[in-house]
Amino acid sequence: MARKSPAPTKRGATSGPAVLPSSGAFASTVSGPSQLPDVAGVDLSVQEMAEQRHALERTAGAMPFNENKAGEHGLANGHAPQAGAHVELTDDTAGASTLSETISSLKVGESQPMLGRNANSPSLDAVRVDASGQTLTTNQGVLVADNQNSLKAGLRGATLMEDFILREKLTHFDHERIPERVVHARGSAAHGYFECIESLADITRAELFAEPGKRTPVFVRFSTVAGERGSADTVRDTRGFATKFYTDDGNWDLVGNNIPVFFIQDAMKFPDLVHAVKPEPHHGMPQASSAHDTFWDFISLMPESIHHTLWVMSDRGIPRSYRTMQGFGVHTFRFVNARNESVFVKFHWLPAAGTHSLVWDEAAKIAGADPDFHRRDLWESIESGLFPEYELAIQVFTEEEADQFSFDVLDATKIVPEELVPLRVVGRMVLNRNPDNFFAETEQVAFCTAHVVPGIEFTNDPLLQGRIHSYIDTQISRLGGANFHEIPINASLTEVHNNQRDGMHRKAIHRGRAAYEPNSLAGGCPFQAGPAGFVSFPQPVFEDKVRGKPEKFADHYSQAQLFWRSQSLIEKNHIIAAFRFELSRVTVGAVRRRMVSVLANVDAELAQAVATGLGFSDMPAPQPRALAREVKSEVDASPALSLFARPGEMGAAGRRVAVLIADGLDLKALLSVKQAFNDAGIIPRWVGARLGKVTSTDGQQVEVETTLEAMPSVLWDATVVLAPHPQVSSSGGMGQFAEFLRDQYRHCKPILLVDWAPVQMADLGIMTTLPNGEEDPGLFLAAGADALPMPEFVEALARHRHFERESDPPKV
Ligand code: HDE
Repeated sequence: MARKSPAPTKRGATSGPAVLPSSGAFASTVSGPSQLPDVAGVDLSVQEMAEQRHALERTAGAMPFNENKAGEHGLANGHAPQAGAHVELTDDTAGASTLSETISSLKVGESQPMLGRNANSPSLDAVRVDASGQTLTTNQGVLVADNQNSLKAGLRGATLMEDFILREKLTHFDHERIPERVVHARGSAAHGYFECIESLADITRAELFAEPGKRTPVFVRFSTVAGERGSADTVRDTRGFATKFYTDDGNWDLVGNNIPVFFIQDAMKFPDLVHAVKPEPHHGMPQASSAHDTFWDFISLMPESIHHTLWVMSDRGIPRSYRTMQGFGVHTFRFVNARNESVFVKFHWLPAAGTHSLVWDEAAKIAGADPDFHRRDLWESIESGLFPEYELAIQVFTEEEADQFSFDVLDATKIVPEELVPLRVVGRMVLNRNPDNFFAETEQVAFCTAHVVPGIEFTNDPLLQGRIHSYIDTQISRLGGANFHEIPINASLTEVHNNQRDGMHRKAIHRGRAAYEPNSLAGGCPFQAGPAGFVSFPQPVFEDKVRGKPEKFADHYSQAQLFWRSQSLIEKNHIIAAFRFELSRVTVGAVRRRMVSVLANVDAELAQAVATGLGFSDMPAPQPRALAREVKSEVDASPALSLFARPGEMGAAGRRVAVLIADGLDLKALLSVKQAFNDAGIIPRWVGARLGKVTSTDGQQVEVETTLEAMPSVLWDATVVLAPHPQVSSSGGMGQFAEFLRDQYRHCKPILLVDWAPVQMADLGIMTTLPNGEEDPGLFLAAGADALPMPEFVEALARHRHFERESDPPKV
């Protein structure tokens, strides 16, 4: 390390005539002479210490008093805080913890202090581990000779207490689990980037929105809410959509959902909501489902939840994939620009693959066939280079405009209809990298709504205000202490410097001895940033301190009605069926009736249909409303609220199609299907009754890739049947084939049968025309390889479902 020689003493204690102290004074950690001698005058052995002491004196002496103190007071500082008092360190020993820091070793490193650096904020490369070609060791790095046998007194003897290798292995294993998230325990995540498309510098100083083309790394975790860590992906539930942006200004976490509104309006009610929806406390059932008494008991007593409940009973509650769901910031947030002007903002993620969902019968069967359905889909999409992509859109409005809305923008049970404030697409996000390690990254990632950056702020939404506390708090028990920000996936890419110290599992090794501010011993560092830092928007607050909510919060129904009115007939039928299913599983009749009395305030037909489905002999009266007067919504209907409003730009790309094959298939047809699917970005797999080979008509062999039992019907978006009918019937596989195709049909998926006659389809129980007698647009019969309707089939696949087939109860 290049040390500067001390400059001639200029001020404070370093001036005055040379007085020789005893050499021990510099080595002592207590006391010292009242006046430092010149370095040249001291024993050679302590000259280095003397240099450091001089440097320290100069640094500390440069701050004779706290020049910021006076400015800390008053409103002016509140609006534009001053930068912290600090001095430039002229000598790099001044801030050292120890003079011995230059002694290097393999462990302590090069020992060149990196002034002003925190080495804890690099890319994940710094902590990535690969054991290729390596020998097994203990956690202490000792080579393990035998990983098969514990240490015993004789071959049959008892295991010896001293077997530290066995004990270390078992002890670590015994502590492998950490508490799962209180909610959103089940989830999956991926890395990617956010790219700004349009500069938002006029409305926010957030640097990630500063210029078009700017890319910011992200880590996104999708989740269900109610289920435990090992629960199924496809349960009916709200989905979490949490994004951590590693911006140049620090981490920003946008912790949203796939539904734009929430059940409740005030953080005070969140534990009640979660206790109601989680498995009932006496018998621990049901897992990952809201279809039970306590949930509906709570919901029916909390009419503000009806808007969200309609969304989750719609097909939004059972998305096809994380790639095909919207995301929402839910709350109203605040943007603040460099001139300290503020607007309100709502965030929307729009999937490039469009919004598509499962149907309930399918979702329930997938939960058994592949509980990891969404996790697998995300993983496989990224591995195959089909990167999930979303646009980020914002709705921007002023506080004055918000005051005129018929609803309160601080109420998280309300949307701002797109027809009232249009969406403005400002960026796109691409998820292009799977994690290396599920636990280290996906499980340990800690999203916190409190993680905001300059330019993005909270509003007074009472739900959001509670979240600001809850997320950091929960990580402390989930991740074992206050230092979870140092876990690599959570560490910001910007440097972290403050005087927080110690705590469980502290990773940073801080140089120097000043862990407080103001200080002069470290030249005042780290010092507050002043205007460059996070300055909260100075929102005036004049009101009484009260527990309460504004009147507009009492309008529980107008937006629930808007949502209902904006649904297509198919969607309405699905919502009715979902309520019927959920409430059928409720055991207490009074709860069922109460819930229907809530629905009666939304729509009489909806309530009647649910009541009929539940076998009511009479209709309960509508519940008294908290707000007696009707609220007129600004828009009569919002087409954007329909799931069908956004089919996406990707057509059928990314859909998974089962191509059923058996002996006697037409190879030419197989190759044509493959080509058409390749061109459209569709993923086909050859599915047979058993693994092995099948032989085509011209004697070629085709390898079966998976089987009807390994990957049953519900796991595919569509089916092409190349297995000849006689072969299917004679092999005795008709039962499995029929079940496979019947589910494809019932779930309204496109089906293409090559060289099958309608009567043979009827053998499987499939209807060849729609229930109304018309032609089924999703059902294709082709005569031979030369007549394959591939463009039409691909188009039918892009439509995703052919709900025209549906009837309640299902005919097939
Ligand atoms: Fe959460 N929520 N939440 N939440 N939330 C958690 O934080 C909480 C709310 C959301 O993938 C927990 O780290 C309170 C709304 C997502 O890791 C916990 C309130 C929205 C995730 C917590 C809410 C969300 C969570 C559990 C009401 C949509 C998963 C573990 C005041 C805008 C993040 C954890 C991930 C997770 C508390 C309401 C979304 C306990 C107190 C509204 C996506 O802190």
